[in-house]
Amino acid sequence: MKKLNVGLVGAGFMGKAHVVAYSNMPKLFWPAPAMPVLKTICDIVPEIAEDSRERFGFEKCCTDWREIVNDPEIDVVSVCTPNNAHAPIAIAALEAGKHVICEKPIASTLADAKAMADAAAKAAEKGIISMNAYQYRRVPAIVLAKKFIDEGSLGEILNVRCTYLQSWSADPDSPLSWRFQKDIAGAGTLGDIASHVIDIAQYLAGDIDEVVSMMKTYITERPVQEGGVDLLGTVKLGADAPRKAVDVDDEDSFLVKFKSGASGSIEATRNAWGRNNFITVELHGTLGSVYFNYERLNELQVCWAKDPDDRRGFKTIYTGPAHFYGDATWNIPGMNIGYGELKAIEMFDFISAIVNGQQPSTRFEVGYRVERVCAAVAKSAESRQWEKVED
Ligand code: 4PW
Repeated sequence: MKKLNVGLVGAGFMGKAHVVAYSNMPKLFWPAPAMPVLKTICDIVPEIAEDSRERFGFEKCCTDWREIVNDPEIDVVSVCTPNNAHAPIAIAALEAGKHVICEKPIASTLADAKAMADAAAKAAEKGIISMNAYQYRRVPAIVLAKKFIDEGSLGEILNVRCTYLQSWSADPDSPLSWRFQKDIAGAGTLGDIASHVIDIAQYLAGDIDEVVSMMKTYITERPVQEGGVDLLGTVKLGADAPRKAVDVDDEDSFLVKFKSGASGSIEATRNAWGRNNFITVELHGTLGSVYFNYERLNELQVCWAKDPDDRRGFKTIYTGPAHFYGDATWNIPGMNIGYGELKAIEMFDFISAIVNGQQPSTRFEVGYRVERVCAAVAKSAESRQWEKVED
């Protein structure tokens, strides 16, 4: 079986998710499209680099990503760093002929996002694959919703209503990680999580054409965190810790018009107590509706207009072997998959794309379009008017 040597940059939370995906993909999908070999892991903190090498089973570690990009043995690069490092690493890797899977949002600036999409388009001519890690569109229930749309079962799509609500930054003592700093992250909630539901909305209903938005920052300063490790709110710092200003958004609400003529709304915040990874997608068509909530990710609710009046209502489909990726996961609906399996599914699609020489549905161009929607949302929050998404 073909082997692909992996170099991974950024050994934090997302680095761990990629390692779990590389390791579990062939265990779930067998025969695998190719066998990932964990070659080199890079983190700028030497102790973290060495610790992750041992923990995750990489052959080598380093503290400078250029070692990975310049290593002729490396075939595939995972970019799991904070957002402002995506562009230099991904572009250099593509130019060196490596296939790249990069975490989302694609970049911390629109200019970087464009440069990455351009580099990916150029590399694609030589068969090099790029992929943005918008994994939630690969949840089997979301793919099932897409199937119902594509086959026309839901009729004309009228409205798409999405939320992405979390609570991990609702506590003012939750530290100022890089995710709250504009120069590193580019944006707050907008790039971090609204981008996921923008991606799902466009996957299901086509390109968003115009937006009108409101953006808010609730917690304007946070305790300074020692070191750059992203703690995602799991550690709180005391009231006496020195604080610094937050210069990104905590909440975004916006109305959207799709090119298809459909309309919709998107809301995202990391300050919603009681909501954890609350990604909801509700879509109304002329022949029916679907509803999805990631906190119950193995379920899709469907309502068919054609059902008789006295029994029309949402019914729950439990995804499993009859659905997308179901033959690779578990044998009975209700046994359920979670975040780990989802990242393995994403990795299967990435490695398959490499082996088949076909760009995946979340190639860099698609990540760049999500970024252009984000830019229109930010512009509209300033102008207080409808803004067009750049084509
Ligand atoms: O991409 C998102 C992150 O930045 C994730 O899917 C969840 O929210 C986990 O971390 C943040």
